[in-house]
Amino acid sequence: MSQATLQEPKTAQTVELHRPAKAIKLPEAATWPLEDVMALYELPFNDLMFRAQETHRAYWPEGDVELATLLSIKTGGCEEDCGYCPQAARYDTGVEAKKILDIDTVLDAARQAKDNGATRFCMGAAWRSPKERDMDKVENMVREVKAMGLETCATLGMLEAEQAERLKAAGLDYYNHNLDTAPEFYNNVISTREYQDRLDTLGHVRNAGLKVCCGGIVGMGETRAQRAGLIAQLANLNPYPESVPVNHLVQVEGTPLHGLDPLDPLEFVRTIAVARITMPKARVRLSAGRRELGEAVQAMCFMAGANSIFYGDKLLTTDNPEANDDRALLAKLGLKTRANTLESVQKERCGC
Ligand code: SAM
Ligand code: DTB
Ligand code: SF4
Repeated sequence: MSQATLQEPKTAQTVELHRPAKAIKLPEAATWPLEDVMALYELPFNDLMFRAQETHRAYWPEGDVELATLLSIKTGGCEEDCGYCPQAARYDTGVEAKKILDIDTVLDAARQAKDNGATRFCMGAAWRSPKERDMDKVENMVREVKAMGLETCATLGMLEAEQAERLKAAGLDYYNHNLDTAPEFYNNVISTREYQDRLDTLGHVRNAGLKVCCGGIVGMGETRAQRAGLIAQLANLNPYPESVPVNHLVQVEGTPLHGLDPLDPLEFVRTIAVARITMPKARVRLSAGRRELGEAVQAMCFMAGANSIFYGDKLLTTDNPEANDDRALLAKLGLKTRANTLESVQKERCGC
């Protein structure tokens, strides 16, 4: 299908914008047929980038990048079988199972993240779902991190409705739970929980009044149509997620997905662009795999509409670009951060 034959998403409405200075049609709560998402992927690269830039500038006129820092509050020993994951107990990846961190360790890490300029702090646990004995501890962490003036996010596995409500009451802003891939590819990657389980958790998160952080992984051997299938699933959630992490598979030795042919980096950039166009108001986060992508591909991802990164030397168990290198890259590209946090960190450190 060519660009000209793309259907307008349903319930489109006209909104006045500052930039560009003319009224253009913007979708509100749009629905995206799979073939339209696929048609975006199939556009000539420059046309896709142009459309993504148009959308990005219209919805994010400030063009700032959000810095979110991750901390693994409970590492390894997970009972699930996610084929990409170094923390699954059944794969021999060298990741040791540890106990949940104590509150002081978490608060030290949060303070350091804030001092480094992060605005969001995300706590991740290698659980299928949190047990009752964990909930009090996590609620306490959320309460204290929130009190530091950081936005809070947690990713703890599947949640019951009541657990989502408790996290909301403790001050949680976002819950991260990924669909990971298209429904038709899902069983190639995970067998210990169903796609519907993930959708159910997302429903509980939404109903509790939490903001949804939901994305997936590309480069797991899926086809382009399956990448489009993931984006269509995300974009058709009603409402679509406020935050969309797009992970590039980090191939970890010992996991079933280690040794796959790597994805063409331009296909990753396309995925960012399609996410931007179909979910214009979302923060699209360049997530795992940035080290492997390198600076030039990341720069293209920012052009395609990525406006958030995981910031800090570690993701959960694998390496992320060093914070110094990220600051240098953002400066080189002339990219501002949300609330200019890096600029004030820089000033404080040099005393100017
Ligand atoms: N255990 C919880 C769960 O699975 O919902 C939370 C943590 S889990 C590590 C969060 C997400 O990290 C996964 O859903 C997946 O999208 C991403 N992830 C894990 N390992 C990855 C890898 N090797 N490469 C890219 N993304 C990965
Ligand atoms: C997400 O989508 N990516 C992050 C976060 N949400 C929790 C996790 C990436 C993990 C990469 C592998 C690791 O470091 O263990
Ligand atoms: Fe466990 Fe989450 Fe890793 Fe799956 S992705 S094995 S649930 S830690």
